[in-house]
Amino acid sequence: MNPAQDGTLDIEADVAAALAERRPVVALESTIITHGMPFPQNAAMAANVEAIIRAEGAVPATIAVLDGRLKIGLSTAEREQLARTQGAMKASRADLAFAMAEGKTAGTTVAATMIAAHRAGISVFATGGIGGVHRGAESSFDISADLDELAQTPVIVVSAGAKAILDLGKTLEVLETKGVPVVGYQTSGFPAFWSRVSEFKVPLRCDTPEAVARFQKAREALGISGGMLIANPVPQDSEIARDQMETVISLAMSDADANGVRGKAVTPFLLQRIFELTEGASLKSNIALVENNARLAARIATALTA
Ligand code: PSU
Ligand code: MN
Repeated sequence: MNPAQDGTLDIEADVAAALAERRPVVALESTIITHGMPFPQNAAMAANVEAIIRAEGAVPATIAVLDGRLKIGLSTAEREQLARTQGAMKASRADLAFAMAEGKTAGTTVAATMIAAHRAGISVFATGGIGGVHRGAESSFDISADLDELAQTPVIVVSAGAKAILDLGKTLEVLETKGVPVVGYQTSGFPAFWSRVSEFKVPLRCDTPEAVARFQKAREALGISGGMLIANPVPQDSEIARDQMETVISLAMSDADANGVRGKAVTPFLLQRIFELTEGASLKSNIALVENNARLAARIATALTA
């Protein structure tokens, strides 16, 4: 049965029509709305990325769980309400179905958004930065479920790399082990979220949306499952220098430690603390990179339908 009709998904009319007509659709996550940014900037960002995708001729599908319903595409009212919601769950692979079973409202992480997008038939997804291997993971074992999802779910994820609060080297190693292609977009360096480059190189590089589409089609032709990570550097005028961010990240991490922050609370805590420590500069940069990723994702989705 078409998942649009099997009762597990609520696919918005615009999105359903685009999918039926094989027009380009771009999925968007919502943990960035519920846990990644404060109100009202989260609401403005969520509206802007949708507008950018439409301006590129594609249809945006923001994915979230509202009162237990898994939504593929939100109305303006639903999106604005989600941005104001206090205490929404953060749903990943482990708890997406729990949020639905319990009638909760939840932001979906990269992993959960990939699951929902794939089920709806959407193959391109834009986010800020994926979760990955945390610094100190050798003792905390904190490794995001996003990495396993990339290994198994065939969705192209457009990001500004992995969030720089992570151990980027270990994150790249795990992606390599799991067979996830990491593709620099017009860059040979692995971006560090708020900064355009890190000390790491990307294993692969594509310079056009068409090249990404060709690569994905070649993978499909070979029957290779799983997603790929596109690493698209933050625009130059919105970047924060890596050494400047490193100081801030270290401070935020010691605060997290001192407060005993664990598990899925770690990423939201660090982002919020970094926002405070940079007096909002990290947020501006985060918004710019998400918008930049939405634009590229729309172009890749268009190239895939050509
Ligand atoms: N990128 C952002 N802000 C965010 C996130 C990513 O710019 O808030 C979210 C994503 O939803 C990602 C999640 O999947 O953080 C990772 O959380 P964790 O490390 O707990 O797996
Ligand atoms: Mn984690």
